[in-house]
Amino acid sequence: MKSVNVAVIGAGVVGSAFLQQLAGAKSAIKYNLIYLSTSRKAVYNKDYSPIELAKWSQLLQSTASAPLSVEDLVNYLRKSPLPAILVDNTSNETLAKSYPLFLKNGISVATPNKKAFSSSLSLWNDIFSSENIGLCYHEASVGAGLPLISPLKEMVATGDEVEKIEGILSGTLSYIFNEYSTISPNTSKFSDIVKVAKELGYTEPDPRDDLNGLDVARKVTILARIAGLQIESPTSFPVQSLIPKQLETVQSADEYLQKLPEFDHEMEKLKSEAASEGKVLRFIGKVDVINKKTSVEIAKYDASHPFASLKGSDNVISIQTKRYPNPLIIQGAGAGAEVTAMGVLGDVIKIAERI
Ligand code: NHO
Repeated sequence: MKSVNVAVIGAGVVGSAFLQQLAGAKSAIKYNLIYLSTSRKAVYNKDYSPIELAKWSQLLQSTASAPLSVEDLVNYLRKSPLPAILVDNTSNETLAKSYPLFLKNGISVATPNKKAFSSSLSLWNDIFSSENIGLCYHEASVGAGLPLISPLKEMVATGDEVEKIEGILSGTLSYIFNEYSTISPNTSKFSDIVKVAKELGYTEPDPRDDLNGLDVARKVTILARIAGLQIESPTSFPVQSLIPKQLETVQSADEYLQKLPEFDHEMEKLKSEAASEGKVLRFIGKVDVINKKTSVEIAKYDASHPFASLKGSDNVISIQTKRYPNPLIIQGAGAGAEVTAMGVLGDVIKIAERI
């Protein structure tokens, strides 16, 4: 039976779900967990003998070992007797910047961490350099486990031409706008919905980290680069922030939430304008490949448009290409630990089959 060695960094929301799914993976390949770390601790054996997957949590709790530095981890994995896959389940930027080092040394990478793919264009080029020996897959960096990156890459690789990508790419902002701007008019206030979203755990601890549009801008950067645009960074194109200027600098999330109702009229104006045209508001990312333009903004959609009838925190992405003049629509849960971990494990299985 073919076996591979897997090193996992990060055992938080996504990392724990990933480890649970890895333990039950239905694959013809055997996955040996040989390294597991959080930001403070690590479990591994110098002789590469596997860590018992069922006990990962206890082992992590009882270990006294600190995580290896990036250089030491590269050295450890480079000498692995079996092909090695690094799974980065953190949102750490320094680690993301070191992917080229892993890949050059024949270590493959699977990750939901958006940072590596949405930072500088030079990092993107280094990660996907033809000189790298390892493979790098990142399905869960956009739309969680939705099949999106892989089909998009396949379209491009087989000669299709992407013309336009448009999508609701944030689970949090999907929920907020689906509740706020509905096909049948409602009287709900933007600030109330943001508060409920926070209470339900849909937002970052400070909701401004969702509402500033940067998370969507990172996802747009990734999709645009796959579609062939040379996007310098997620701040190199127009991104509409949903945070009122006056509240950008208030200290705490609590103060922001407390003052947000004072600005409800701004969003209310947009909502009633849209309603008078029979439309709803949605917060979208857009990649116009033909005109080489990308943006993140509030847009209006007819009640009959697939984006208007979205439910809960679902994501939806519409991809228009030469072969798909009627856009291909991919829709479903775009956030959450289970579906995100599924995307990561799917990548690990594909890599293991190919290395
Ligand atoms: P956590 O729960 O904070 O866990 C991070 C883990 O990494 C911890 O164990 C921490 O100790 C470890 N860590 C951090 N820095 C480290 C370092 N330097 N060395 C070693 N260990 C380190 O984070 P999550 O939530 O598990 O997220 C992990 C990654 O998955 C992030 O890159 C995140 O962006 C990505 N991700 C998460 C989610 C999610 O649902 N939690 C989603 C997608 C990607 O589908 C999700 C989504 O998009 C939600 C989004 N807010 C939306 O659309 O609205």
